[in-house]
Amino acid sequence: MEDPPIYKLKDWPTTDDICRKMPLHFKAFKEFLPCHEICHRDGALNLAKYLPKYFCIPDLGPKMYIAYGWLEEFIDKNKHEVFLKMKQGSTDCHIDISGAINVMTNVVEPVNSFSKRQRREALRNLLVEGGLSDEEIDNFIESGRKPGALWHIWPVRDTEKIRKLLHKRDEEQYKKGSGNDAIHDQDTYITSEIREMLEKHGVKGKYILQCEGDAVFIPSGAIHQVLNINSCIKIACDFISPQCVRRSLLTTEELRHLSTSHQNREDKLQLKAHLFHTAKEILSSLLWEPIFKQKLHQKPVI
Ligand SMILES: O=C(O)CCC(=O)C(=O)O
Repeated sequence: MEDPPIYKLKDWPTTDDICRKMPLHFKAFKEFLPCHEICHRDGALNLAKYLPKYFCIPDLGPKMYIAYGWLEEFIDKNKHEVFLKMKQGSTDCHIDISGAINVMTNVVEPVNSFSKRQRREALRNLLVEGGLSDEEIDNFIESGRKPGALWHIWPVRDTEKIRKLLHKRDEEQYKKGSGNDAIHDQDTYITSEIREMLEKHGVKGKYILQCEGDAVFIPSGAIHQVLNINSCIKIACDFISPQCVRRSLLTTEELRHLSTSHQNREDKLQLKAHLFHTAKEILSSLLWEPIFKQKLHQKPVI
């Protein structure tokens, strides 16, 4: 059966800086943002701060994801079918070259003719498929929170293993002959069936049920995917924290080996330039600080 289309606005505004386009929203987001030192473009632990302005500055956001949820489709088809197998998420599995924080700012439950009980059942089916236990689902439903999106995320140390397993599975299913990359192609949603296969190989991820007001941190290089449950708005911001650097360098290298026509091949982040200028900044403050201090303690010559 064909999956329904997922309507979404991704990485918006695509080319503009939200700071200029929506200054009040940007200000509000900045005030809300946790771990300012790492996440914000001016944060002292964000290497992006140190790239001189004469560079072509990479666009690290904030960017918005505005999308319809799955629940409505799920109920609609469910009227005729007991269970709809999910093959597609709002954002299929991939890794990002930098770290990111993603804040759920709005969740809207669709207005339709379905009863509360039908909606609850559909939500339960969706969460079971997402890997939650009955107890976890009961606790969540009892909390009365509105679910925005279901995330799955795997440890960075398993990225290579997952890539190989997905590639093998693609080959077995004759999905791809091109030899492209099972992660960077971003065309696979890791369903419960694939999760089971991964678990048999010792790879276990985590789920995150993101509700209104929740922020999700995504480490650089960690495979993740998102399924919007209800219609929602998320705002995401990329950053280059010192902890990200080692893995980000590896991803930069991986991207270079994609085919020349691959949409993700370009080194948009320019990580090596960030590293160079951050090192320059650190060294100059280390060299100059003692000289300044010495000068401060010198008696003025009259
Ligand atoms: O919210 C989404 O649909 C995608 C978010 C995401 O995967 C990311 O920011 O890397």
